[in-house]
Amino acid sequence: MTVAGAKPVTITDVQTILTAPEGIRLVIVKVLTSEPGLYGLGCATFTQRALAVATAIDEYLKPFAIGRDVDRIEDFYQAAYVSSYWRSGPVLNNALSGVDQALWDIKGKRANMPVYQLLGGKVREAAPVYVHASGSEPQEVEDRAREYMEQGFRHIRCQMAIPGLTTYGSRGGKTLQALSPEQTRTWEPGPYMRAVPRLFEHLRTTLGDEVELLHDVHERIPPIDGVWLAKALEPYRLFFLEDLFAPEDADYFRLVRQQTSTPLAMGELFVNVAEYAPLIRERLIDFIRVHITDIGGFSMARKLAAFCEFMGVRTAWHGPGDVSPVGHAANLHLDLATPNFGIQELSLMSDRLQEVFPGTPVVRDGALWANDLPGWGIDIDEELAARYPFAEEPGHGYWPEIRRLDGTVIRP
Ligand code: GCO
Ligand code: MG
Repeated sequence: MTVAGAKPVTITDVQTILTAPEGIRLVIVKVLTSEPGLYGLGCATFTQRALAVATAIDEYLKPFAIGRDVDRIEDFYQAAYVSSYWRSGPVLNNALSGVDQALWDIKGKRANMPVYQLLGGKVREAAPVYVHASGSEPQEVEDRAREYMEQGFRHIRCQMAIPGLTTYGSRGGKTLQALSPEQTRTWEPGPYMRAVPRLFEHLRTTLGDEVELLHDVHERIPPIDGVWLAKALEPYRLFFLEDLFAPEDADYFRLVRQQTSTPLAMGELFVNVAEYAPLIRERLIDFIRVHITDIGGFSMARKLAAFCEFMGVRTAWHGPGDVSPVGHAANLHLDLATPNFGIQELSLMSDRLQEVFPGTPVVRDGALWANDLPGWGIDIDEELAARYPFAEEPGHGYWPEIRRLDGTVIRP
């Protein structure tokens, strides 16, 4: 049923654009419409399985989308979500996110407004971000943090390499590559757990009380050690401690919550509402950190933000290098309109990335600023994007295998 006389604008094509300007595989979706020149962009980046997402879009979602009314974003989301019967999961959610975000971009362009306006308008001028400082010893992390502070950043995630071990998020370790037995990386929780409280003692003493410090455990330690670590870090008043437990061990949040007031951030690996809703409802975490494309896109994320508002949980959308600039723009539009915004993670975007994606949000005074263009305010130079194809390598960018010294595989 359509309103008499109103001919809907429909989806005429869904294109998948694969590009890796910084060597990180990004997946962008472009939705074309029956209105000449009107299109939208969405992020569908699941870098470790980018080609699977592209297939899900090209073979399944595109035929499902063509001919549909671009204005009915929620209806599209609901219908597409159940169109596979078995649903959720990072591949299907990313595919869905690509089209969902592109439809929000189109909606903004049709309304001639930035997307944050469609959400009720700005509640802040810009979104404060946190950046990543790392090093192989406390002094080096401090130096790096100071450089960021001089540039105006007030929130800094600090990670430190552990000698001889491959530690998440630290410089000095080996870089991510395709797998081979010789490249297998080793890691032990003990040395890491002894080092992290020392690192933060050093940083708090030398950097003072004003700067906000963050840390990502990246689910690498046994849960009870996570409980210990959260307590050990309490004196250093972290802004948040991230991914203390793997999603599979989320019940431990009930335990740790009773024992420490260290603020807890969780969620980049979540894909299904049944995983994150209980943690929020029971006020077991302080920051929700989902990767917006991995939960199905912007339509889901804005509902999640509203749910969190009622429960006193703040947002901290996942924003590493494997979120495309289009995805960063979507994060930002939600940040600007969300009262319970906490912080935005930002992997600083290079000049090259900004050339491929004109309109990329800019960083100023430790915050990310949106432009006032309609939609996300961002575009893609497809010719330039094509100059940075995905690397042809076995595994197409698997997450590397990390093992204990005895050979046991551990979580990322
Ligand atoms: C973060 C994350 C990332 C992930 C990466 C996986 O908090 O920024 O943990 O660095 O490891 O996105 O592809
Ligand atoms: Mg993380």
